[in-house]
Amino acid sequence: MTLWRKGSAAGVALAAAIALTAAPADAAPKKRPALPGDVNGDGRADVIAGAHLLKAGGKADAGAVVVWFGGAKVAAKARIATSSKPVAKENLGRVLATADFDRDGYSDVIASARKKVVVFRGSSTGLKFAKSFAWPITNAPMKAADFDGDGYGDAVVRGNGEIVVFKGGSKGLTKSGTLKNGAAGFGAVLAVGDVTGDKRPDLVAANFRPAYPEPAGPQRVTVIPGSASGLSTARAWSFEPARRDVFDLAAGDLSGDGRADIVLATGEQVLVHRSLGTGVSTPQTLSFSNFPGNLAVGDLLGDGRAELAVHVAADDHDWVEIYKGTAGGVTAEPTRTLQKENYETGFGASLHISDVVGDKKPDLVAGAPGVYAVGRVHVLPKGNYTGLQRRELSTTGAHGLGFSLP
Ligand SMILES: [Ca+2]
Ligand SMILES: [Ca+2]
Ligand SMILES: [Ca+2]
Ligand SMILES: [Ca+2]
Repeated sequence: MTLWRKGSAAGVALAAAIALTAAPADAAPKKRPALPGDVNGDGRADVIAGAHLLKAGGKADAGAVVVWFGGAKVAAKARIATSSKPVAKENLGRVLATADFDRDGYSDVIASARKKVVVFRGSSTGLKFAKSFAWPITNAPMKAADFDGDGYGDAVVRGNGEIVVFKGGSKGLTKSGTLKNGAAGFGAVLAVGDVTGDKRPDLVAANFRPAYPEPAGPQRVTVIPGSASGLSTARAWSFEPARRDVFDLAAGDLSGDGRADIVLATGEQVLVHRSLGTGVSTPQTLSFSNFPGNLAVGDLLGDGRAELAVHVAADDHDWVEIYKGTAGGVTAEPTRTLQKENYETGFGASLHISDVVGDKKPDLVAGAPGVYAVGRVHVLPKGNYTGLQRRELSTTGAHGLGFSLP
């Protein structure tokens, strides 16, 4: 038994020999999964935008998903992916999520449509239609991340009174389970971040999203931790926020302690709850005289603490406020306000933070759908106007570009 004594050279050699024989003979090296949003697999996130009002295959408002490849100069060419058989008024692309579902080195996209969910595969030339699933709801909220840590991106999509979990694999996404908490609107607003701090992404889900004429409803925010066996409500925990009119959620590590903090956008306030691992702090409250519409979180300043970007909408003017992450949450006042846009552009109606430029520093991507159907997407390097790039579709007419980003 001395063979196994700690520090025994013979023991170490035997253990090494066992490890060698235990390795599966046919273990082919797996491809490294693509960075989320890197459709063409070149190491830079691409600009992925929904265009749910685009005419496709002669069908009005069929919708599409548009990709501009990222780089120091974002590609001029818009690569447009439609359903295999476009359907009029299907509005494909109103909601999007991206991850490398089949782990082939190209990030894939899942997109909502009317009573349908459509999956596209990434490739060196753009997105290709892969498959679609009939769906009980339209414009289904969805998110993607590798929740079980097997290297294949997974996805969650709100269904009818439940959240449906799709597991990634060599053949792409397959339905693997459902999450319920008794609320009909469970999953009405979704976010992803490592709230628990174990280096795995967790799912954050609200019970209700306000829609005219209901200003508020039964609210609860639930954190469903990612784990090697996937997402399960068995390990979930939740809290009741101070406000019931939660329009958007975001999760990211604002405080720099390794746990993603949870941010809620409501009618007049943004609530910042620091993650405590299995619960959250009392919220820091940011008040607005206009409507804080939607959120994004990412480390734009590169100091290890994520920043919070808040889209604010007034009657005919929109802007984006950036709040710097601090040990206690975020700064009380915005550290930067992006408001050079003209009136009625809808600037910030969708927000996304990823490294599009390719310098390993996250950039802010902002949709500007406009009110005259001149939709654009703006890429603001590290959240600055310096180096701003704008992309739009060359087609005329209402195309809905700028309302949705992953
Ligand atoms: Ca790319
Ligand atoms: Ca892929
Ligand atoms: Ca996975
Ligand atoms: Ca934190």
